[in-house]
Amino acid sequence: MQPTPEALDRLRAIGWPDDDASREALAAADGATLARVVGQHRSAYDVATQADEILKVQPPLPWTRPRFPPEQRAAVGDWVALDESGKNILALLPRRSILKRGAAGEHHRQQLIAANVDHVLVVVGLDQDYNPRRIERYLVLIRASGAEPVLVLTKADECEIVQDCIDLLYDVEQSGVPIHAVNAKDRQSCEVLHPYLAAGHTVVLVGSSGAGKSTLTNTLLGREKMKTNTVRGNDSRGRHTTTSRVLTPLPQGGCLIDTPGMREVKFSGDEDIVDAFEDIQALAAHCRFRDCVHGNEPGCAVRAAIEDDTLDEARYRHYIKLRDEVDAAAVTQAQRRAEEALAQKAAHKRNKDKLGRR
Ligand SMILES: Nc1nc2c(ncn2[C@@H]2O[C@H](COP(=O)(O)OP(=O)(O)O)[C@@H](O)[C@H]2O)c(=O)[nH]1
Ligand SMILES: [Mg+2]
Ligand SMILES: [Zn+2]
Repeated sequence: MQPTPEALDRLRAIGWPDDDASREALAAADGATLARVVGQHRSAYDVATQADEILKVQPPLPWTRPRFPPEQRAAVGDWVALDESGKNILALLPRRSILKRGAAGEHHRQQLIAANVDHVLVVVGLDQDYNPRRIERYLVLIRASGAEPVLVLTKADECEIVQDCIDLLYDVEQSGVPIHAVNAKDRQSCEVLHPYLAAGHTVVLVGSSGAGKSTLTNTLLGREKMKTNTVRGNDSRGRHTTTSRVLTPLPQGGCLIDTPGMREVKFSGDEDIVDAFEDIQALAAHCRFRDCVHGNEPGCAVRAAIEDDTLDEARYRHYIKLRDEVDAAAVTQAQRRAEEALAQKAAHKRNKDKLGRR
């Protein structure tokens, strides 16, 4: 059954991209009510079926099992099919992108940050928050998401060395990441971000607490929806005012997901580090050994580039550090997935046995 044009308009207002893949997903949902996850609670979800209608719904039972793979649960930005009562999620629709990270604290978990986003806006304050190495970490996470990274430097109105800060991000700019310096409190200044916010597009804001994500959300929205915080004078760090991820349709036509500050940018294990270090990847193609890890191997083109000063040694060391972190996360990730697969199998078997006894 094809949705009516009115139904499509309602979906578009909450970010339905209306491309081939989405149309296929819509056809497969076969008349079920489509909704978008706009918020998440301990055991329930807030979903929107149109811009001004938010329902509280329950997840399918298997999602509530502790060993259920987190990446198969819905995240903010996901599209879900609802049952006839409109109170329960039936299924998760295929995603076109998913941003995730290694969960803080626990070692083996992944945390989904946002789904079906086109651009991830890394929001960094031009104050003590500014840190090129941390920006690189964000980019590694984002390269694995299927969405495009954009760097938004806030507090440009209070910074006297804006251009120097941008110049220091030469490698980032070279890798094709757009960089915008803005005053997040000023509407006009934030207009440079409108191209990412057209109808059918969704962006998510990530960054430290106090960077200006909620300020940016409010400015783009044109009203105070998100609470913002005053920064403590000495360390420019805000308290966590934004406590959960929230999707908001914008007057520009697109949707924006505000998130709480990230204290730690931890890898999930699914990243591919070379994507964020194209210069090193290009050099590695000339190493003598195809599996060269650029340590002490003879004929290593990466080490040779450091020797003749065409590659910055600090950048190389950072690359090795991040690579080792991703590798370690990938190992624990593989273990966790194996355990989850076993747990799923056991759950299936228990269900089958129960049915068999009836
Ligand atoms: N001057 C100035 N202040 C900003 C800017 N962006 C954010 N702020 C201030 O920084 C503080 C933290 O902002 P907030 O949006 O709560 O940060 P969040 O934790 O990333 O959501 C607030 O006091 C904002 O007013 C900016 O571009 N310029
Ligand atoms: Mg906030
Ligand atoms: Zn090498």
